[in-house]
Amino acid sequence: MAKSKFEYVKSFETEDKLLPNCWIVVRVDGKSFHKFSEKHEFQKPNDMRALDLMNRSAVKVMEQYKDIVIAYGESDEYSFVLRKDTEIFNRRGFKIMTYINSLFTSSYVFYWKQYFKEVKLKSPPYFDARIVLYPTDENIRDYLSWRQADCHVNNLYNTTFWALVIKGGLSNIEAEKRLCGTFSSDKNEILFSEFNTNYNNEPEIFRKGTILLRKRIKKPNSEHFKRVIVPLHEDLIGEKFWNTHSEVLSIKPGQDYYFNDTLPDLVKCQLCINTKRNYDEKNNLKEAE
Ligand SMILES: Nc1nc2c(ncn2[C@@H]2O[C@H](COP(=O)(O)OP(=O)(O)OP(=O)(O)O)[C@@H](O)[C@H]2O)c(=O)[nH]1
Ligand SMILES: [Mg+2]
Repeated sequence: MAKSKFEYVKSFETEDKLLPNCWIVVRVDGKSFHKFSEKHEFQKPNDMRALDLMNRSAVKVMEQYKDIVIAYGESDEYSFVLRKDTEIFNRRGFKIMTYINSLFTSSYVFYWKQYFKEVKLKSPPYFDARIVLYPTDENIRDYLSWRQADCHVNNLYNTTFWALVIKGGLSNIEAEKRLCGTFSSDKNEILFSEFNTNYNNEPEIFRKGTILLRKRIKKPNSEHFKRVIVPLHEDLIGEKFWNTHSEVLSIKPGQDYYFNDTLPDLVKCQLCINTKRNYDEKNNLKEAE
C-alpha cells in the first residue's frame, strides 16, 4: 500500500532502547498525596489500608511482568527492579515505564474498594514515574538501601510529629518547631519519655517498608508448592538480606520460603484462598466483565 504523505512524521520518534546489562528501576510516586491522603482521611502517620492497597497494586504489576525480580514500597511510592538481562519490550524505556505506571495506577483504583470499603474515591489518584539504570550489583543494592533509609527517616519523623500533635496537643507548627534540628536519638527519646513508645516496637511494615520477592511456598493443607510473591518487612541494607535471598542478584528462581505465622492476605489472594478481600475481588471482577 502506498504510504501517505504524512508518514514522514514517524521519523521524529526517538530511539529509547535502554543500555544492555544494567538493572532497570521503575519508581512510581503518588502525585500530591499529602492532599490525597487528607481528602480520604488516611490515618496518621500510617494508614494500613493505604499500604495494603499499594502492596496489592504492586503484586499485580509483578504478576504481569515476571522480569521484575524485587520491588520495594513505602508511603506513596514503589520501586520495581527488572533483571539486568531482560528483553522485555525490546528494552524500550518508554514502554516499560508507562506500562508499569499505568498498570499500577489502574490497580490502585481497581482495588480501592477492597481496602477502603465505604470510603468513596473522591478524585482520581495518579502517579509519576521515572526509570533509572544501575550498572552494578552494588549500585542496585545502594539504590534500595537509599529508599529504605528514606522510609526510616520519614517514618521516625512522622511518628514523632503526630505523637506530639495527636497525643501531646501541640499544633502542627509547634510540633514542627519542636522537631527542627533534632537527631534520630532526640526523636526516639521524645517518643519514649513523653509518649511511652519504644520506636523499635512500632510495626516493621512502617519502619522498614515492604519488600516483594518471588518465592516458592507450600500450600496450606496440601503437598503442593506454588510460586508466589511474598511481602517482607526486613532490613535490606545489611549483608544478611542479600545472603538469605541470594537468588535476587543471581537472577535464579525464588527459593522456598516458610512463614512462621499465618499466611499474609497478600499471599492468600494469590493462592485463591478465600479471604473476605478475595471474595470481594472476585465479585468486583465479575461486575467488571
Ligand atoms: N496520613 C497519611 N499520609 C500518607 C500516608 N502515606 C502517604 N501519605 C502522604 O503522602 C505524602 C507522600 O510524600 P511525597 O510523595 O513527598 O509528597 P506528595 O504530596 O505526594 O508530593 P509529590 O510526590 O511531589 O507530588 C506524605 O508526605 C503524606 O502526606 C499514610 O499512610 N498516612
Ligand atoms: Mg508523592
